[in-house]
Amino acid sequence: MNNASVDEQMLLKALACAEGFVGRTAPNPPVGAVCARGETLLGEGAHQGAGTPHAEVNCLAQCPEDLSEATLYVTLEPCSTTGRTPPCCELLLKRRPRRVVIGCLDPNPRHAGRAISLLEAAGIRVEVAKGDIAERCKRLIAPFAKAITTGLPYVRVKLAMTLDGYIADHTYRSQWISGAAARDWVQHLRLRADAVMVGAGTVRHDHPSLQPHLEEAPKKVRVLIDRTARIAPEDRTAHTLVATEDLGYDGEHLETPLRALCKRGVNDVLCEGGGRLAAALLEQHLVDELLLVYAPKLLGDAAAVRGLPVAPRRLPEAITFIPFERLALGEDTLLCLKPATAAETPLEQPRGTE
Ligand code: AOF
Ligand code: ZN
Repeated sequence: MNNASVDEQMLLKALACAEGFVGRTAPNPPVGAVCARGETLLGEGAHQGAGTPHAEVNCLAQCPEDLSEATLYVTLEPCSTTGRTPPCCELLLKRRPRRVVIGCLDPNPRHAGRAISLLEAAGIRVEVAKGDIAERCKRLIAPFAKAITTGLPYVRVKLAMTLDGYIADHTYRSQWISGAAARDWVQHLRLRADAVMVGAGTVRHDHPSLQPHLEEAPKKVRVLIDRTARIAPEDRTAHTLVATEDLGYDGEHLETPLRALCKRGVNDVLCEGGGRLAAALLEQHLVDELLLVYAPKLLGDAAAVRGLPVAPRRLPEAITFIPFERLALGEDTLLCLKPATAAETPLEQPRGTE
């Protein structure tokens, strides 16, 4: 293997290390690291949760003392100041690998770009990945990057709907629009999120746990967006936040509860409906990804519950999306979209990095 493909293989391994901890590290990002001498793996590690050692620390703890011929691969630029844990750059200056390969720069303004000059000044070669692998490292930390630079969490809206765009029939029954494969995929989505959010109507009709069904999965923050509908006591389980009571929601501006969630350390929100909440999030430009599961069914009933009841508009004013993935989930079809305006989210009121 040539050096470039060794580097790519090792960064892929580092990404795989981090993958296992997506949804467990907030408010920190998931990060993975491996150390290798040529093609020989010396150690690997991941960041497993805020306040615990960083990926580099866990990885280097497995490695032999002499790293003079070794390369450390890390999906995110090593940190350079003391936070909840000491700076990884200090450890690298002590352990002195010959080379450090970084998947992507740290969007955290406290660290961004600093590791490169610190390490290079000490004679350690630093390279930053490019191309597809760099994109994958950036995608891994997209929720962290949005949270740390804007003070807003990354929001995914997931809806299962019929081909004619209904998420429940006129009796509000939504079980089951999608099939078993799509429902399994939702479990995987919940696992990756820090908080799962729904509107009060969905709570009243479905009483969803909003928790991943896997037993060892960490509990997710359960966010209920209420307005006029009251949340019954049995729906106020532990881990539940009620938007009007706990997150300063005024019943209209959804940015407020989202900012409040971000301040509480939530980087990644999964919204599971209902339709009106999904539409409001879209109209208020708060959605990063819209994930639609289309079930091969028709209801043809104007009294059924519409998936995305946005305000009527003409074609030139249509809300538009950029599809980035299409996938078969059993008999259903998953369509993943980014709102065409997502890139224009204003960069303001960054969350404190204290
Ligand atoms: C992580 N894990 O593996 C790396 C991080 O408060 P601390 O000390 O845990 O520092 C958190 C910051 O460190 C985080 O915001 C990110 O910018 C940087 N790198 N963080 O949690 C890691 N390498
Ligand atoms: Zn660190």
